[in-house]
Amino acid sequence: MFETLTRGFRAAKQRFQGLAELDESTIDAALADVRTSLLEADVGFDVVQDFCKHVKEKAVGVIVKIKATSKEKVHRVTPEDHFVKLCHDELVELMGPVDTNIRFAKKGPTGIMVVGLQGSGKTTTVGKLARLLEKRGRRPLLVAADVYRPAAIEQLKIIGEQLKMPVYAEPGGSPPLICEKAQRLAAESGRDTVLFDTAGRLAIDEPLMNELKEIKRRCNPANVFFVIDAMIGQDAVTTAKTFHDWLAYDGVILTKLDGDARGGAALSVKAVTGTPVKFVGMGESMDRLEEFRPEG
Ligand SMILES: Nc1nc2c(ncn2[C@@H]2O[C@H](COP(=O)(O)OP(=O)(O)O)[C@@H](O)[C@H]2O)c(=O)[nH]1
Ligand SMILES: [Mg+2]
Repeated sequence: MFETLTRGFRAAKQRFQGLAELDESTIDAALADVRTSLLEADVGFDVVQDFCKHVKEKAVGVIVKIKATSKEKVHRVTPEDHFVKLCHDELVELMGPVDTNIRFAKKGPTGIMVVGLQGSGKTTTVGKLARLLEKRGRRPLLVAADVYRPAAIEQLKIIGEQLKMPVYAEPGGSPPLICEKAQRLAAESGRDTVLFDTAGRLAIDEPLMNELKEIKRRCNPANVFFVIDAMIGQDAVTTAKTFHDWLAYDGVILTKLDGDARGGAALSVKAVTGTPVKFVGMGESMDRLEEFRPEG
């Protein structure tokens, strides 16, 4: 998923060719390559600045250490390998630890609340998660908590039919009450997992955020997942942060990575919110959800 980055790092690496050891001006030039490729991959600007600052500090630390050690004793690693390793370690630190767990409630049905902007892929992702969980032996109930657009309820019902899973909907009802009721019904009807498909807006909107908070307060779902469209690019940082400030979600699902999205949003969201990317959406159909693997 990070092809742009790999290409950029290779260009940076070339700069060290023929050098015996790291030197500061070459490090600066190589970091300029790295900076460009991170920005091209849609990693947020501040995250890129921090990344380059950390690598530079470590690289300069290495120069100092080499100078302090007697030449004969230095265990020789080529400077390009050294630089690439520093970048790689910093990336791992940014992305890690990888955590694709779904939490299960100790008592009663496990709630999974899915939030995000309109069009980010929430409804589709609810279906995908339901299918994945069914494969893991769970019995999901889908809940239409987006009551503002009749088409949204219809869309979830179609997904429910396709997956042969029940959908709870109550057109015109109040979403927090609908969710609470659905959770009770799930417990009564032997459904052990409840997926809440919430409403989204095109931009962050306070009344909606309050409604989502109220759903979270009433149902206390074991998981709140924030869905974000990878194509959103540099806007990922602000959107992810604002949703996190409101809802303190536990995990991120990055959708539409099958398009020409560049994946850098995953790095930014993790760096800015400290929340792991759990899954990635790789297509429109119900089986196109994968656990997030930064190397893959
Ligand atoms: N290519 C692709 N399209 C997706 C993916 N996830 C969702 N979509 C599409 O994005 C559009 C919006 O999805 P939807 O689930 O309705 O978004 P919502 O408004 O957040 O509920 C739909 O046309 C989906 O088919 C994905 O991983 N890849
Ligand atoms: Mg929807």
